[in-house]
Amino acid sequence: MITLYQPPPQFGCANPSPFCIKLEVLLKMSGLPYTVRIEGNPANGPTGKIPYIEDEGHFLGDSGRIQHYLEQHYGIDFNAGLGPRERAEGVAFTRLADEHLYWALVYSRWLEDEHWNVIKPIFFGDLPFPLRVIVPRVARKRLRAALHGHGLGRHDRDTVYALGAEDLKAIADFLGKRDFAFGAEPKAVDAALYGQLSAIIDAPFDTPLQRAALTHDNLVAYCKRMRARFFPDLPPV
Ligand SMILES: N[C@@H](CCC(=O)N[C@@H](CS)C(=O)NCC(=O)O)C(=O)O
Repeated sequence: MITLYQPPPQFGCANPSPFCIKLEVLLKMSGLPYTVRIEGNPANGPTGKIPYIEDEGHFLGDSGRIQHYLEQHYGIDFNAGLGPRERAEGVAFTRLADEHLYWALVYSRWLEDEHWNVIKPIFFGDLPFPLRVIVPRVARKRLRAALHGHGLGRHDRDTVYALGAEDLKAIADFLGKRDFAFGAEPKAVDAALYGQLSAIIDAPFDTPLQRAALTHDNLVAYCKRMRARFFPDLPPV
């Protein structure tokens, strides 16, 4: 059986990590049996990030690589019924969510003092002194450097959120009036979109990113729809 390593639910979301939400949705979509092992330290994973899985004695990291593994190893087609153009759109929007919008989310949670002061004790409060003081400082410094390396972090605050808002509008326009990205049934891209959108919309962080997301009624309804379908045990938001 597949073991999924990830932190426990947080912020009213299925997970504090949008990539853990994404992967758990994919696992639920696959219908494969899996069990969750609580893992709060990304460094323990094979790529130094969460989520990761263990299957048949092998450890594998990265939600996208794990999706690929499930497709190859178990013959799951997360995009059944879609043509090449739609599959390509799915990849493009997955990348938009995972590789761009995510970084605006990181900025809002980790670099804004108001929200950093909320997440710091949650993520690091259980560490013994002096790690409780040192580790969050190092982690924040590393994420600031990662944002700079990505490029988004080189912009001023207003531009970061304007770029995030552009992503959100693109997703809202892409989704339109459909229940899921490609119609009545969720596909792979829905897992990625929901991971990031839930982290932005459902978590109690009043940020310009969240405010931009809340202007799109279809995104709010989409998050509720995905939550009811994949995480029915979580209380509705
Ligand atoms: N491409 C990876 C991204 C995973 C990721 O960035 N996870 C974050 C948590 S949301 C993490 O573990 N960060 C720890 C670090 O960068 O050191 C995936 O799709 O799984």
